[in-house]
Amino acid sequence: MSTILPPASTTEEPDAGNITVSKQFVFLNQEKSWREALKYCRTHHTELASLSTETDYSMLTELLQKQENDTEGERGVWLGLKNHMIWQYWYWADDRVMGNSHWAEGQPSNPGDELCGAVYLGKGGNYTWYDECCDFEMRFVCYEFTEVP
Ligand SMILES: [Ca+2]
Repeated sequence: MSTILPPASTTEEPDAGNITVSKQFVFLNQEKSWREALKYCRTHHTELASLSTETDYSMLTELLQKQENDTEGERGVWLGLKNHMIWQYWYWADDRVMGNSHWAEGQPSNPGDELCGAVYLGKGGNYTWYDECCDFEMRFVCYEFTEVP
């Protein structure tokens, strides 16, 4: 016995299929090279921190402010910020081209050798970006998506 179903509506999405997710940054208090940090984030979370919006930047600032013993300008934190080796533009690890930027004054300073981006607490309490050598070992921030109940 067969039942003929009415055609599925193309204008209404079934509620059951909708999931609300929220992006969340996770601070990793261990030092790794940029590539190792990227690998870690992709294995255990979603991606090395990518800040495609100003909301992302605010969220990251809030997270970094909570970290203790972070002396001004002394310890960098890797972001998922990468310089394209051939075309030399900066992009995010999740493949988004950089929009608004928060480079520190005089940065990026060395497009030939410093191809990865990190954030430091700068003067005035703002977190600003620096290009750095990708082999440096630094703490890092990943992001992941969590389901909102
Ligand atoms: Ca630099």
